[in-house]
Amino acid sequence: MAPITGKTHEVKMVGDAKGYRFEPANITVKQGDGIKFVVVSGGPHNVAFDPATVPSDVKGQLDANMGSDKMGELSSNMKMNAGESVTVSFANIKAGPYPYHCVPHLALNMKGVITVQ
Ligand SMILES: [Cu+2]
Repeated sequence: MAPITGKTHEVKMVGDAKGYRFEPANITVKQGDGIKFVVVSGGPHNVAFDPATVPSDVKGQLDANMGSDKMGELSSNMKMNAGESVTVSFANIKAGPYPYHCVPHLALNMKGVITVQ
């Protein structure tokens, strides 16, 4: 895992009467930054990247940067309770768009795009 060397951004994971979503869903970070995804409501949520959309030369590093708290490649464990979180480092991740989603709520359109600059 390449540790976060820059800023840690926060993205909320929300499920309520308005639907299931990441807030903000689309976010731009710098290489070396991190994102802390925090459960607000409506869990379980998780953070997952589709291996088919991640460049092959990024996959290993991004998977490592999600730490060991995972249920599969590029897919974090489920987080149920408010305040629980998943942190992903974008150190050593090349610039580009990285679409991501919540596995339990993908069909409900809980997804977004992280752009690494
Ligand atoms: Cu979710």
